[in-house]
Amino acid sequence: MLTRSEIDAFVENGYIVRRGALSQTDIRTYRSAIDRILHKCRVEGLHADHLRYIDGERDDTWGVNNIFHPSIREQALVDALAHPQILDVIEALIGQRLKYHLCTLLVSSERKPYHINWHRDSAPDGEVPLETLRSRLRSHVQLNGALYDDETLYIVPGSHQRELTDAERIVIQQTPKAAMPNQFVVKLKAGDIVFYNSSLLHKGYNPTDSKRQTLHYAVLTAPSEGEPPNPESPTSQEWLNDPIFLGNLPERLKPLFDNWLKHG
Ligand SMILES: O=C(O)CCC(=O)C(=O)O
Repeated sequence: MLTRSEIDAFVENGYIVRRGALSQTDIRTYRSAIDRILHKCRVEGLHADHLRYIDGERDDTWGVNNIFHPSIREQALVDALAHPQILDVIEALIGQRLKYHLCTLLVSSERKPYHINWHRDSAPDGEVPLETLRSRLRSHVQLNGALYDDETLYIVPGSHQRELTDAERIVIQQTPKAAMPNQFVVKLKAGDIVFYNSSLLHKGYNPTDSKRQTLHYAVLTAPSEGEPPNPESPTSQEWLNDPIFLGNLPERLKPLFDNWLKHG
């Protein structure tokens, strides 16, 4: 499914782009599903606690979290995680023992400009010990799957496997939206998918307010077979434990959610 050089590039640079991964039919199906979700969120006022808000004020949104919540769930977007152009790539990058992590949408805001700070997902200030970064080279995959042309994701290639430079630290601390040395804009056409390491320094910026509907999913490696289930897990996202949801999962996704339910 992936060439050795694609896997090496994911480890070395922290990302790979797969061009034309989604067909025109996929794009149409996912766009319609997202239109229905956005109508529920923006017009009917559903799911308000799960939206990503500009400046924290609940008047404009740039993303929808927890899209498998029953109030907005669209089976096509559940099935999308099992799309061979997504799941086969994830397996090639990090192996077959997988755990669901998140399924989210990134969308263009309606009124306010979208520009978020440089960060690593696990550390908004970017400060993560080298040993931790190195342990995460093949521990997870995050993806942005574009349904419209999307030039919103800015990254610093290679930054996932090293600590911040002094220049990067100054940007994050003093001007966290400003240009970063060696920044790179990930330019996606509709149907392209970028698979990346979420420890990369990255930010989102949509200077032209261009229309955006992008799948933003992430999967982790699961703990090993012998690892005992977490007795506490999981209390959040209780809807993922719903037999109807679990019964309708594509077969290939069942172990990912089973591992989420076992280990949180
Ligand atoms: O807009 C984007 O593509 C980046 C989103 C992002 O950085 C995040 O969800 O943490």
